[in-house]
Amino acid sequence: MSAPVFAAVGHPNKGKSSIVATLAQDDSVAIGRIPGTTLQRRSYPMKVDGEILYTLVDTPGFQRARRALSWMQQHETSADKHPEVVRGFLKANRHGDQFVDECELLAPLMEEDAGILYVVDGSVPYGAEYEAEMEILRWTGQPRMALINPIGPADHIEDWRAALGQYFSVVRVFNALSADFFKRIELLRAFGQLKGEWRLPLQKAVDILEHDRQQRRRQAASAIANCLAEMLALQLTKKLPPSADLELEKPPLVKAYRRQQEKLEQRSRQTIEDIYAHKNIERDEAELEFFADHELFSEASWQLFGLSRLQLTGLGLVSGAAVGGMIDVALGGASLLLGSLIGGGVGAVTTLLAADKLVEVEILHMPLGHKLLLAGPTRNLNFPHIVFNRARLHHALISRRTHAERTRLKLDGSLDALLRPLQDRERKTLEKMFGRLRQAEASSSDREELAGIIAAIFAADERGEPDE
Ligand SMILES: Nc1nc2c(ncn2[C@@H]2O[C@H](COP(=O)(O)OP(=O)(O)OP(=O)(O)O)[C@@H](O)[C@H]2O)c(=O)[nH]1
Ligand SMILES: [Mg+2]
Repeated sequence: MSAPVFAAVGHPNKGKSSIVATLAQDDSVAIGRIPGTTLQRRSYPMKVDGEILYTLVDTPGFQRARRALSWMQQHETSADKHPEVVRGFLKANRHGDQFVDECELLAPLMEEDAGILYVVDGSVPYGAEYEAEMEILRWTGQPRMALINPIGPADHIEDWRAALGQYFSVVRVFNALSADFFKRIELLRAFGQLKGEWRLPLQKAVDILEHDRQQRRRQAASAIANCLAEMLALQLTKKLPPSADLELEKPPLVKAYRRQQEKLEQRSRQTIEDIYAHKNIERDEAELEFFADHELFSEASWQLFGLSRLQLTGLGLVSGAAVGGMIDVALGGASLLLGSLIGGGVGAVTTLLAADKLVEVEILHMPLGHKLLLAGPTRNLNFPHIVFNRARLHHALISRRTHAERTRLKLDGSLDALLRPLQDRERKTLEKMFGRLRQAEASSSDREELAGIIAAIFAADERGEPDE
């Protein structure tokens, strides 16, 4: 059985392409402010694991609906022959220049047996000029649904409902830009009501999409768990000759360490965006500024993510006071030292930047007067919570973002507005895992366990409730 096909049709500039992008989960669909962005029909199959679940066809808007309808009325024989008249219209005008857009948009309905999604803007008043379009669509005889897409703030939805109800068997309000996963699924179920033979394939599509969503969430959680493990374990070293000036050598190493942490975080974000098929996300200057102002290492950063000092103290998460004074340790072989460092056994620590407390540089004295500078791994207890909450915010924004959204991604740090507060139980479970990851080179089962915890938090985030 071939997968159902739906064509988004309507007036220019009403969000047809936006609906196609959202339902096909494809951000390559052209969307624009200027009417006439879409000039040719184009099909976008919704595929999961290579299987097409359904196809959306994007089409140009009606330009000469009244004239096209009057052509059809002139060629009318009897009402049961209306679809044939529409076919006749296509045949007669396909190569002409009078009804280019009408032919382009009607062709998929008649040739691909596509269901109709008639898209209107519920924020502008209904007007009689839409009647010719709706009448033509009725003449096609194809199953049809009207989607009221509220583009602006004004609300004319009830007037639209009354008018559309006369031409369409199903009328729904569907906001192309903000529709969440559950709304999209609900709409697919409604498509299934349009035609008996679509019910089963669309039920199957819903099942597959639900499973697919879960898979993506797991993949995302796993990428974040791996990133956290790497960031917690990160250590940079630099071997120095006896003559080296330590005070000059330390800052660049700290800088490199911070840069590397940021790189790991950025890489993980890119992975999350790929997982959710957002290929074209633009990050604007404001976003970069945000990271300059509130970067990973700033004091303000963890407060931004809802981790109040009180909560942290309650959970025993506030790191100890900065270790003062420089204590150099003279020890034998570097490899032994590295081993004991990884085990957390070296107590000689110099805190370089009192304000950041995140990276500590240790100096190991090596044979022949050489020295080894080591930056990280971080022992700051807040650090993984900051990284996790930043990842959680980014994941929430990306996983909720429709593929019709073209604005730049804004990570403004207001986690509270977007997400429920984490339960103490969830924080404690996380902290336990972070503790394990801090202990030693994380085993893959530790990472997997953390990924499972993160996936459960994300699932609860999506439902908007704690994970019980
Ligand atoms: N705020 C908001 N804007 C929307 C929504 N849907 C579409 N838009 C905007 O409306 C404009 C037109 O959207 P398109 O999806 O390109 O409309 P179209 O019907 O395909 O337009 P043509 O191809 O020109 O006929 C774009 O600037 C969209 O970003 C919506 O639900 N909310
Ligand atoms: Mg378009």
